[in-house]
Amino acid sequence: LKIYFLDVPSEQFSISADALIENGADGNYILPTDLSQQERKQKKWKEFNPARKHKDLGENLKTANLHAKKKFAAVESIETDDALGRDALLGMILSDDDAAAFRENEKHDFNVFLSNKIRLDRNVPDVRPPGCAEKSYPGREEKVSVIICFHNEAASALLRTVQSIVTRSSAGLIEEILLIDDASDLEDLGESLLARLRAITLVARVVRQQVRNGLIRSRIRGAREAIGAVLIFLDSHCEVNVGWLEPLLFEIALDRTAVACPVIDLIHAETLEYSASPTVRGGFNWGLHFRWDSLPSKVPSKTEPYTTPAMAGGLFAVERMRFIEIGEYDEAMDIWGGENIEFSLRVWMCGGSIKIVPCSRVGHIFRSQRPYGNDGKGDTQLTNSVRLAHTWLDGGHITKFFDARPEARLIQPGDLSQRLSIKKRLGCHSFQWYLDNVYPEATQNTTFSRVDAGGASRFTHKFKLRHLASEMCLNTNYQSKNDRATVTDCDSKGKRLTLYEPGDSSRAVVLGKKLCLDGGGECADSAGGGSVAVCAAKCHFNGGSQAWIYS
Ligand code: UD2
Ligand code: MN
Repeated sequence: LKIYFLDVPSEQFSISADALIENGADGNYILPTDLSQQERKQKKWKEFNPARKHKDLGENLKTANLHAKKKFAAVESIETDDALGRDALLGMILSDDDAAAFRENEKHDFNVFLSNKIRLDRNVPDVRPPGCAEKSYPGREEKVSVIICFHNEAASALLRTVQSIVTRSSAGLIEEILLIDDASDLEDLGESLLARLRAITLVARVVRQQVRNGLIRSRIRGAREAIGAVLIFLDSHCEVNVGWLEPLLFEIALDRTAVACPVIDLIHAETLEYSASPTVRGGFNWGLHFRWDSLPSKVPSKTEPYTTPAMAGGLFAVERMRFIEIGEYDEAMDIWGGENIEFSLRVWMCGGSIKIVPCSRVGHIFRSQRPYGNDGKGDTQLTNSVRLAHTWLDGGHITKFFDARPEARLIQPGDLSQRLSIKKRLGCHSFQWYLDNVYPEATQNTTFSRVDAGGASRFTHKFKLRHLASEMCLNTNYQSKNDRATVTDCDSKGKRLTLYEPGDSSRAVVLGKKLCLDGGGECADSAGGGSVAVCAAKCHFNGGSQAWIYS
């Protein structure tokens, strides 16, 4: 056993986290505990000057987390075969509470420690564009079934999702809230969840699935259980905002073939701060990865719904009978991924439309990676995409997908007869029609080919990327996503790049700060003159426009 002296102050974690709960405790997070229920209700969160405290809170937590992470990493790096010895060391360095809290955060990939401390019914800032509050949405009597699938979600995040719906939906519009448990095995999602749910509302119920079905079949299950006229799907870590419901229902009342999506606002994974998302629309690249595209021109009105070629997947409203009519989802799709593009193409190609409704806002915790495993099913985003490509990328367009992801050629899609019969029954348009009428920008996508891994299973390698013609090197100092990539003097200081090669998946070039080099990102079209700009984008390690060849 080696003994290491770790130069990390162990108090930092507990001090800052606890202190801020006591001191920071204000409207947007936790109201002071000495206020009566009535007083709490009367206090508006703005009176607590949340802007400043908000920031302090975030900063403190970032530091706290960082320290905990460092400590944990240091312990992890200690070489010993003796697991008990290592745990003992861990116990000495982190207090029991810290260690438990930290493990909890690691398990969920967001700050569960903070989530557990924050009131379920906290306020969120009303980030709707001006004008939304004055709008009226007459004549919708349809009742809604909200469907939330979850697999090992942090209980506080799940309950906060439910609480936000109860707090911020107009009375009488919610028929039921269906929580579809996708074979979770965390203790606080068991019996105790039911009691906590009942304390919030009587319209919620949990449907247990003993076998892991993945989010796609779980949603089908939810839709079949539902009785409301309209279905609204949400992820299990959301918070709906003021007035979120009516604008969605209104779009569907105008046109029952429309699928209405709220704007997906950002809930910071570390600070749980709620902030508005920019006005964007959804699309995809030829690897069939969803991406956000900028709006082609200035939108005429900040409050009017606008069409989107694709949706992110998680949050949308659809008339229940329409959802059934157009074939629910592809039941053969597993775990996660691909269903969002499949649904988007099917809705558009088969006579409907998808709209983003700026007056309807729902926050979502964006995590840097998915915290759960996939039961050894491999890259389900890829296998699901193969099914959708064979079904919907007709007229030879499937070759674009194969060019982007050569490994997809080798994957058998399985039985597609049912999906193809839906396409026939509904008399759907061709993919060419979709490209011409809905997503002309898709053809401007670029993807990068990749070489096979050739034996090496996983390695990281520090290097510089030199551009042959200019003799300059790729700059690695990017601050945020969508920064356009540039070249700089090869001698200049700066981090080296990392090549990341996870198993047989493709290689990503990591720029640091969780940013990867992306040839299909938001800045792709900004180069002009037929060439493609490369930008920094959030790493997804799924190949596609983030796959590169190292030679
Ligand atoms: C996005 C979508 C997500 C889904 C996915 C593609 C948003 C905000 N989110 O990814 O809804 O369309 O793209 O498939 O647009 N879950 C299960 N069983 C599983 C795996 C997940 O029930 O086997 C649940 C999970 O607990 C969560 C939901 O499905 O509530 C979506 O999963 P996610 O949050 O990991 O997906 P996300 O947001 O990365
Ligand atoms: Mn999610």
